[in-house]
Amino acid sequence: MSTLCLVLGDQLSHKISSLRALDKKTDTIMMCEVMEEATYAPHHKQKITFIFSAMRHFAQELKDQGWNVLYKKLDDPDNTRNFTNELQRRFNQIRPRKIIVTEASEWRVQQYIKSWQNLLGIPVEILPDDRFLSTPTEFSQWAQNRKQLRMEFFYREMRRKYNILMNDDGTPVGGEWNFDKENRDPPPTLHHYPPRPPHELTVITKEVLNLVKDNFSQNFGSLDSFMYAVTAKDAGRDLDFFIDQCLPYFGSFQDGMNKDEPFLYHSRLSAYINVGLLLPLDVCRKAENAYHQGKVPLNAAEGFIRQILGWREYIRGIYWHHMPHYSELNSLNAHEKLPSFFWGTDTNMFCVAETIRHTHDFAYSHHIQRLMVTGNFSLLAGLDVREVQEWYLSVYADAFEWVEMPNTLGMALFGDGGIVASKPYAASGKYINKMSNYCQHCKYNPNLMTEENACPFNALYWNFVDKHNVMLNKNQRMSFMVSTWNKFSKEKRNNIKEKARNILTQMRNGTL
Ligand code: FAD
Ligand code: DLZ
Ligand code: SF4
Repeated sequence: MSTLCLVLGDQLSHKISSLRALDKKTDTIMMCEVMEEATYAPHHKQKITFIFSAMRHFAQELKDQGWNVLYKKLDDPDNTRNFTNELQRRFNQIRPRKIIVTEASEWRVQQYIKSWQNLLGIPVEILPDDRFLSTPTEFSQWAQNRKQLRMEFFYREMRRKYNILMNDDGTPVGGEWNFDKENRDPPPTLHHYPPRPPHELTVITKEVLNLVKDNFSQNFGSLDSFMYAVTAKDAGRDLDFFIDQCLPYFGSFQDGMNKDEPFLYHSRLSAYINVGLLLPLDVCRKAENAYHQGKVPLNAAEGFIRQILGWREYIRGIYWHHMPHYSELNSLNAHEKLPSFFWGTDTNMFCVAETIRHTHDFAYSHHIQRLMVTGNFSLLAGLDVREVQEWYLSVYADAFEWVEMPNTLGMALFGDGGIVASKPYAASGKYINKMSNYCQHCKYNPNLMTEENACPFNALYWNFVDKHNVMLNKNQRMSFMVSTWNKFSKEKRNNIKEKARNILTQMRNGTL
């Protein structure tokens, strides 16, 4: 019986469930570059290049292994522009008895997949994506009857399930589950960060770069510094480099930021893991082995493993547990228009300009830049949740809705009212000054509040505390900020609020 299998652009793993279910002798694999996926958000040029090039390399590898692969390029003249039409075309061509597909990572695409059985009148078998380390059902069972869904407790379950960094008696290695308190150092300014080894541009990548230049020239981002691996082999090299050169320092300086250093000791592996070039369990095991071999300290290995085994899985669980209504949430009623500097026009705020410059150049910025610079600014300025979310979904090579949305709407913007974050990640310029050397290069001064050159984050922070004082007062970890605000003199409070209004005006007219 012949089967047709669709492999999506983030399913580029040779051991994925759909491919495991096929027979090389009889079955056909289809992949397609389609305009609907390339335009549902205005993706960064490097994101499109990375995904298309990785798809084309993956298709070539499958062909080399003897699979029958039908691949549709975006600029093929008869391209039908979306998954459903492409599937219909291949169905008419092959007349398979069955369709097989691994479940989509995103709700939007999963709805298409669910419609195909009725449309085509043949069985459509949707297989679980067991590259993830927990299932949506497991997460929902864990979440059931819990008042708060804290990542830390979910993470401990995952450590036990996979027996990672565990002693034989069921206790965590090192006696503690989490070494985060050792991971709060600002990065050393004069440190030599290891330069990342480049990947040679293959013939396929060059072809895709030209396609992107021709079709997406108006999109955000530069193509000059394209540096992504596009095969599992090269992504594996980046993983080895990270484990050898960066992981030893990962924990300690994980929360820091440094001028001109977009990567610091971060792994830069998220895009590879998200499209399937690397498997999350393999990555965790490599980090665990490095610890057992004495190559990296425990706080580094545990901190890194927690990001993948804990945060990544937890975020996916939140997404499926709360979709589709999660996407509608906007608990702080934030509707301010996204300022143009997010798309690359000038701003005097050095921290924001630097983060957006890295984003423009590499389709990447690290977690603290995403959370505490652009995210924090969006939260304090009350930027529209949907617009901010579309920005994050567009500009990062690793951005897929299942992971982007809970991080943006939930963690950074507190739009879900506290499902993901136990308190809003709101911070003044003091925090950014402590964790980076950005302020030394800024026109604004992080120690001033209402003066002309005062750091905008400061007045916006207190304005945020004032505006949301009822909600913050109910939050144990934030109520002291409301009491501090209430202790300011009336005149001081009025001056700060006036300053915040001026900052928002400057933001709107492009002079901030
Ligand atoms: P490292 O710092 O080296 O971390 C190691 C790995 O842990 C990452 O590769 C990633 O797989 C995982 N990880 C770490 N934190 C998270 C997290 N919060 N959620 C899920 N996985 C995590 N990550 C995405 O993969 N796609 C996104 O679209 C995305 N959007 C984000 C938006 C906002 C507002 C914020 C605050 C965070 C977002 N993140 C997203 C999470 C995190 O910032 C990125 O995974 C990380 O910066 C990727 O860089 P890295 O590979 O160098 O990560
Ligand atoms: C992100 C993306 C883009 C830009 N283009 C394609 C594409 O043309 N074909 C494809 O199969 N996948 C693409 N993707 C990734 C998909 O959006 C992703 O696989 C689904 O959203 C998963 O739900
Ligand atoms: Fe950012 Fe304020 Fe520091 Fe400038 S002074 S870099 S705006 S935190």
